Amino acid sequence: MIKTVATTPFEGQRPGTSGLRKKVPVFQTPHYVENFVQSVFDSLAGFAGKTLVLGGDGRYFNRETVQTVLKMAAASGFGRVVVGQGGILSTPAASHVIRKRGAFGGLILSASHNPGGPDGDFGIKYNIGNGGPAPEAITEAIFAHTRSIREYRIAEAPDCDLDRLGETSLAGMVVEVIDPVADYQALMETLFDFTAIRALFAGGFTMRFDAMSAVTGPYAHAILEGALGAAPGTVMNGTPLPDFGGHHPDPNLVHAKHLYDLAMSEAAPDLCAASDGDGDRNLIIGRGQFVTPSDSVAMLAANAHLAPGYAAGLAGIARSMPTSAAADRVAQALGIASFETPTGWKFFGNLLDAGLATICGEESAGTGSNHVREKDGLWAVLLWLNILAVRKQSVAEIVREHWARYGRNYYSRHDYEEVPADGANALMQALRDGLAALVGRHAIVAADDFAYHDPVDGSLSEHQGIRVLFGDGARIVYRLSGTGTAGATLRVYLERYEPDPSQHAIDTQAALAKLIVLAEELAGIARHTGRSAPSVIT
Ligand code: VG1
Ligand code: CO
Repeated sequence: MIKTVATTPFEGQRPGTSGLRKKVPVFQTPHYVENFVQSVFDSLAGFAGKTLVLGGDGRYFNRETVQTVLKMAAASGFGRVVVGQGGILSTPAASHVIRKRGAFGGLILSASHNPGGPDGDFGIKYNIGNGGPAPEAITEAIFAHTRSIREYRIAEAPDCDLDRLGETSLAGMVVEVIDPVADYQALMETLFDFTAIRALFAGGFTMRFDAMSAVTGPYAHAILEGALGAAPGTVMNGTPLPDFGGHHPDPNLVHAKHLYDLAMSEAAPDLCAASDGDGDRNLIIGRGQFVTPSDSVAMLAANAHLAPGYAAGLAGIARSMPTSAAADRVAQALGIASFETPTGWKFFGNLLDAGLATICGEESAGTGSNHVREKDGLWAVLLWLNILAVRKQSVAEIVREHWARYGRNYYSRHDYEEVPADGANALMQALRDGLAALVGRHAIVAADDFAYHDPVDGSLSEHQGIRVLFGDGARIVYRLSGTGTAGATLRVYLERYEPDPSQHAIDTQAALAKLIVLAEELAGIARHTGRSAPSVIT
């Protein structure tokens, strides 16, 4: 029944910022998935008879991989696998199911906001029992196993029916197919005032939520149009498609430009929102008012007490290093701790588990709280709705009042996608080598290669991005992406603090113009990458 298959290692199976991501044809290489999954299991101990949660964002190759993982989990001795119907679970929903069921861990199949389809991207991520992404010690152990793997074990059994709810048996292991939405929806109902949000919609509040043909469609239909009574048609692109309709399921101003255009038009609804491939990112645009993700974290934290789940207040606020300091100002005003972590949700897990932080956020459109251990797109949308229902103001009014009180952190990220890796690495190395010489020039007060000492477990994570800090609170940050699947992607993060309310209506790129010029001058971006302009500006 259990087959042991001889194999040889593949190069490059090191998990990045958020799991292993490669092109679909790479994952389709015989033994590629099996090698990685076996390496995950081999780096864990004590899961015999325990529960594994399994699901993905529905992209191309999701179903096939679910079947492979089920057979390998059975062969490795898991007692039960809880899998979302159709192989579907959004990333935050998977995190919740792991926690709710007290599972040993979970495997999430997704490449998030990367395109899908036969030539698109695929990914596998392991989450631990707290529901969050495996910390670096585990991902490095997994990588070490991928380099020495000689065999894997798999049950010889027919495929499971992923569409029928309920329990079946696979080589002695229980396979339990669950409704992917129900548990998640129930959790949201404990956090937010659904009665108040229902009244908001009943009073004529209008909204568009773009699920981008990705995983949040079923969740948004059930919660927004179902439980909350938003008008039919509120949810756009609400059916998950294996290739996301050929689109890039990234809720930013480039790939969701239609939503931005709608929000800025005469026909704008009160709120436009979107989520990404696996449902952990969010985009918020009020009528005539885009909210940068960094600002959104700060504004949600400042107003979270208006939602029942956070009425007792926040323990602390954590943000990734490149995320703007807007959230720090809120933490200061609330008299609570703020934390600055490396990029990627895995670094928030310890802070959340230890009760040090309640709300976490990243500039890349990820916000979440201690309700799960992942960022959560719909959660952010629901918290905004709850705040709007209580404050009875527009998004634009809330944003302007926030800036008037705390000042505005002008913020933008410039991405140079798929540039030659050699050039990108040389750029970073040259910056690193020249750090000390930067201080004193151009009013630079400090420059470093960001390293994080986890305050909970004491672990050290180095080389997490080059920070150039100016005396007035402005910053330039340079980092290489850890989620791409072709070449290298250079991210340049730009930030400037403006306390004066009379200066809060400047166009963002204009407000950052001097820093943009300096970012090129300090790093020689064009020289190293061959690009004279970023490919994506958010
Ligand atoms: C990007 C974002 C990071 C985010 C990560 C995973 O990583 O910058 O903030 O946590 O994607 O998000 P990188 O290494 O490419 O900069 V998702 O929604 O792709 O799981
Ligand atoms: Co995502």
